[in-house]
Amino acid sequence: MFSKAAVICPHCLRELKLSNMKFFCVPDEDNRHEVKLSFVDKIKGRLPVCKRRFCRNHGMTIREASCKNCGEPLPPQFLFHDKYLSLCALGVAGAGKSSYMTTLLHELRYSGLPWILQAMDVETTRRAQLNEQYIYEERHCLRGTESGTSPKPQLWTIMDNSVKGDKVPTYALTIYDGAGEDCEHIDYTPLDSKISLYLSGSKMLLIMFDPLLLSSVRAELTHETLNASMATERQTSAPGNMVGMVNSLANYIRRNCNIPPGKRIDRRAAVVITKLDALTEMLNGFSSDATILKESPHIHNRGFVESDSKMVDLEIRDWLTRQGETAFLGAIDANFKEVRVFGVSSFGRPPDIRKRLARIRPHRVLDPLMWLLAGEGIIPIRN
Ligand SMILES: Nc1nc2c(ncn2[C@@H]2O[C@H](COP(=O)(O)OP(=O)(O)OP(=O)(O)O)[C@@H](O)[C@H]2O)c(=O)[nH]1
Ligand SMILES: [Mg+2]
Ligand SMILES: [Zn+2]
Ligand SMILES: [Zn+2]
Repeated sequence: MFSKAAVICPHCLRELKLSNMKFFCVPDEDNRHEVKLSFVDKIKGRLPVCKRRFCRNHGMTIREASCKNCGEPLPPQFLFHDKYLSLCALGVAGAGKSSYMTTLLHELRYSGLPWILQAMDVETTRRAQLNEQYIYEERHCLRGTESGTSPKPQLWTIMDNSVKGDKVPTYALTIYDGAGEDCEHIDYTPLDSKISLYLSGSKMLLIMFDPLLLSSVRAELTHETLNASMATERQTSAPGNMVGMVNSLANYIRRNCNIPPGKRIDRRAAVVITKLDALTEMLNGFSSDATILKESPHIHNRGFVESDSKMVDLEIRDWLTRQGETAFLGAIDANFKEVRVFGVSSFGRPPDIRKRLARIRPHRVLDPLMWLLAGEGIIPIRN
């Protein structure tokens, strides 16, 4: 049976009904033919069956589909999920978005959660393997994500093995990790209209904030840590850009979703401070018994520990206020209805001067995702 949850095409983000899909029977590599839905299929919400005489798939249910709106292929797993989760990572170039996404996926897979993570298409598999190999095997920092190209979302399915019974709940997770350079010009470059679609279509925005752009932080860190922890290509984006980015991002979403100015956007916004490992050098940083420096309790507690997350949110807000960054916090709170601040380190410690990494020990990278999952009722909230 076709998924009852609202299915959204992961490519063009338009709602998908069965009648918006084209189905293909592929009996072998060189042959494919379209299979139309019958009247009964449409009424029953059923996938079509090949009825072509002499086709070797005759009588079989057809799962190869593409979206009629945009023509892109729809992975078969996509049609059967119970919940659709989508994340969109935003932040200036070099903020740490791609490194974060790589370690997030790795942790999702290996942290002991009873979940099975599977890529839905070849492009997602390829990209994840490349990034994973770069960081975990070659132990090297990633190169910047290419800007100005049509962004492809990464398509994943999560199967939730913690639930007993015949039916394994399945979630579709799409991740959009674009180039920071494109985010910085969101409001005034007529870039790919796809970026705007991903923004307005995501359930949760991850607004990645690079603390190493703050002048108060830069004044306290050694040159080695700074150089190793910044993207080499471009590292001059001023923190002021983040306030501008948040405001133009909000305007953009309002326009696309028809939300009047002055009304808060009804969307989860996770503000994620990256590269936390570099801040431990700071005297004016976090106190050594701060919650944020402790290990994340969520996985261990098999749920989202609200009190821990609220404490971390408070500690970072306090820290940002001490750095004089109230404008950024103000911009986020004024634009989004549900905001939570997180702090992560993807690598666990800064790269060396040659951008080589030590053993990867991510810190709190799953926290923002756990917040989203709790909000969707997928994992319980614990106090
Ligand atoms: N110390 C430290 N540095 C990090 C961490 N994550 C990323 N970095 C540094 O930040 C640089 C940029 O990281 P990326 O993940 O490529 O950043 P991005 O946001 O994807 O950048 P664009 O693709 O250009 O938008 C890396 O080369 C590292 O030097 C971290 O957890 N700790
Ligand atoms: Mg990137
Ligand atoms: Zn589509
Ligand atoms: Zn056929």
